[in-house]
Amino acid sequence: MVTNRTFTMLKPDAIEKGHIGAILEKINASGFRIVALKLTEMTKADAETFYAVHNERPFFGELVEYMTRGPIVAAVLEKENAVEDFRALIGATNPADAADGTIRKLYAASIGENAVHGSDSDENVAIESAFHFSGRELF
Ligand code: DAT
Ligand code: MG
Repeated sequence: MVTNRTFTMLKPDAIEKGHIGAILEKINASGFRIVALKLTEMTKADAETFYAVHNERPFFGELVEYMTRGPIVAAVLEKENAVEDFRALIGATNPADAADGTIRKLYAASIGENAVHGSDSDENVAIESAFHFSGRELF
């Protein structure tokens, strides 16, 4: 089902570096409405479940370590064509390949610590949003 929503996390490196405000400002300025927002954290089990699709990859252990080393900001965003437009706004997985002006180009250190998550399909928006938010937390 297409909902015109996407799910994002500002990852631990972005929070550590004090980039929450700048990234949310850029998200708003790019036409996304914030419909859910929280500072939270992922347990190891949460991160293993959230990234289960990658559990055979060599970087899986590092990914789980990274995503659980500190708080994250979870948010649901609304805009026409939200999934695709947000993936464009964050840029390529590897910041070295990300276009100028994208969030990863501006704020990410490396492919492993790339500042921000964006859902890759409407199906995953539903799964990932429900992972972090109850119905009454969506506005
Ligand atoms: P994206 O976050 O752009 O959707 P992905 O779903 O392929 O990318 O991977 C999920 C996360 O896993 C990614 O944000 C960072 C990490 N990752 C992916 N490929 C990696 C690699 N080659 N080395 C280290 N970490 C990697
Ligand atoms: Mg992905």
